[in-house]
Amino acid sequence: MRTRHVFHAVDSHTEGMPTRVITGGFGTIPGATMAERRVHFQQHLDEFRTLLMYEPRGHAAMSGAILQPPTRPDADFGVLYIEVSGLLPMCGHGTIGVATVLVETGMVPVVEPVTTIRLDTPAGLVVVDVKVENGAAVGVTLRNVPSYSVALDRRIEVPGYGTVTYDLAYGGNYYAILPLEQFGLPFERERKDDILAAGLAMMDAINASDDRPVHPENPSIHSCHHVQLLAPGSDAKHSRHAMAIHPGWFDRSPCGTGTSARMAQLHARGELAIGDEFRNDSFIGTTFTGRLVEETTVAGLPAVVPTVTGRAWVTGTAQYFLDPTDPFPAGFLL
Ligand code: PYC
Repeated sequence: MRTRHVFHAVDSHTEGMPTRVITGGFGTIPGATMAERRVHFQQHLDEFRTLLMYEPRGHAAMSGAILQPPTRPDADFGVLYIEVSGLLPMCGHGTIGVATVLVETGMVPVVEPVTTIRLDTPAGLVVVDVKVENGAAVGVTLRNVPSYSVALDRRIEVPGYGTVTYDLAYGGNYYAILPLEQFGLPFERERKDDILAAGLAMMDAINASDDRPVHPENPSIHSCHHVQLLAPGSDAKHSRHAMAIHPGWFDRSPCGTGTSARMAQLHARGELAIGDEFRNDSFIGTTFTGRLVEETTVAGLPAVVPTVTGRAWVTGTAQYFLDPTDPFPAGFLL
């Protein structure tokens, strides 16, 4: 065996969506904040993201998180969220996976019935309460970064589909939110290729327009790489959706940052009050429960603080190597 790098991982899934938690192998990534470390990683270390996410070690819908020392004194761990699509500022299913791994491997002092972990993410501080029974994480509630509605009833011309009306909201990433039926498509897994094509065309149109979003307090967070296509009958109590994500896959989980954005949108529409419970189901039928816990502001704009609850399961441990003769040192996607 020869290896140029060894990455230690604990693999998990959150309501069907993988989180490969990298517990060792990177050392401390340069940067005074996790947002700076994210940019440093994008500019200098991105081949390790693709090595760990792409084939042959991952697949076209792979997702993970790199643990780091925190950059702020009120946090226990820093986290960088890696995916096939790039580095996310924040990821809800990934946070639930990270918290479950930290508890179930004993990387944090475990307190029953609730272990609280404070995570330093590129989007801000995320506080996680893990419900623990006999050492097992049986439910995770994260208190997300402030989320807000950017626009309601915006119209855009989507090449090949005509004019589409959508809402845009932020929940740690930017989400276009609209009923799938606007594309004339049924909410059926057999039509997933058509649904994905519509979602990708929609995000391309938004990002090419003057309405491409940029976070008012953190310009390194920008663009819309997620389109939340709502199933018929979705409302402010119970939504079902297909989440199309750049460069071409669906979230298997109900999407924690997408659930947060959806609740911010529903609140801006006057349909979801602080304290109301909201159920959000993924394309594969798994569930997160959300709740808005307070109103706040982001750069003077009205915003809300969401919580999202779900569960993750540890699936294995691994050490990933890079042999010096490996013909695919940065992985590949078909
Ligand atoms: O759970 O926030 C989330 C997420 C983002 C992309 C995939 N999952």
